[in-house]
Amino acid sequence: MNAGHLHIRDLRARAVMAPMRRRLATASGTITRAPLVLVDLETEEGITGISYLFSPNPAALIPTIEMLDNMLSLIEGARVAPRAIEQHLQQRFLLLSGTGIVTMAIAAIDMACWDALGKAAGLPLVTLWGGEAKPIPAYNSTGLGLMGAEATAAEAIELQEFGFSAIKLRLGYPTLAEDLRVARAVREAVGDDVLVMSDYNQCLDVPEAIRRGHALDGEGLYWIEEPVRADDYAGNAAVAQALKTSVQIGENFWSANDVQKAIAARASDLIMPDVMKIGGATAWLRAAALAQASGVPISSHLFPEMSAHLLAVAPTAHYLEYVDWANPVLQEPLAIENGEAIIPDRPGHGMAWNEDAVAKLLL
Ligand code: SMN
Ligand code: MG
Repeated sequence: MNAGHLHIRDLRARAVMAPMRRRLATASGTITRAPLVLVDLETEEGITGISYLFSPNPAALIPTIEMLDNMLSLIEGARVAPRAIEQHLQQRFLLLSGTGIVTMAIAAIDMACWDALGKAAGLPLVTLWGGEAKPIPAYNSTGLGLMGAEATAAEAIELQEFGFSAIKLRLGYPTLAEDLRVARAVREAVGDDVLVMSDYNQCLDVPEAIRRGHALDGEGLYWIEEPVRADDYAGNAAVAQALKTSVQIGENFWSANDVQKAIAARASDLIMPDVMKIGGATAWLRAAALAQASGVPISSHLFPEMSAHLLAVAPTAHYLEYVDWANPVLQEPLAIENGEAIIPDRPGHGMAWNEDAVAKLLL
């Protein structure tokens, strides 16, 4: 099949609530089931590219599906050329401005287009993009929500499943004393050889982030994520400047332009764009180029199946965030061996829906 000759025929979007193995309480909300939108982009030529979106709050699911249904009219019949389609869609939404559901829908179309191109070429995306399908270092982010020292320490041991030697702890308890107690309990449980990332989910103000960060600086955390409001680049920069521990932000970048502004403001030591929120694989790769140009390590946020391919071609690739939240709807979930994501030797991103499971989980 000539990958250059695919044309968009139809788009189907469905919502599911996928069960999670471990509930996750963050400082900004708790998730017990994963609200997902599953997208199938059909081409005239018979190849279907797929993608999924994740909304921590299920209220966005149906509006996102409606947005996708409405966007189809803007791309029906177009050649499956993700860079051109992304530019076209971004341009059509310039007057409204692209964030939120608009950008999520653009991302779904972009990721499904790339999947279709990979399938038509018979190549995994990493190969299509000129990279090597190497194992991708990952951390286990499937748990360690806010649940107190004892339960967190016990779960930290569980999270060493699949050979993981890096895990992410949610912080942002009502007091610094509790943050410290939990961080120490986790370190005690896993020993010195496991990297422990931490995530405040934007819950602190700048002075409090500096106060807590100073206290945590001696605790061996690998990074402190989103200590303050994500879009406050000056505030994040003040925190990053004050702390020894690296500051990580990026899951709330809504474009490569946000990456540019955050890097220019020295908002963080590390970045971790989310392939959905940033607008798709096309935009994530643009962010990876900006990260390389400024020597900033880049990690992924959620969406491990697509992110493994992206990190494999990112020159300053750092860590893949592993979650298993789409596993219930996938035929073959992403494999982790020795704590590394194994890019599947299948065309496209390598995901296929388990339709029997999907039927049972439809919203
Ligand atoms: C997070 C983001 C979205 C949903 C759950 C958890 C968290 C992370 O910020 O980085 O994993
Ligand atoms: Mg986070």
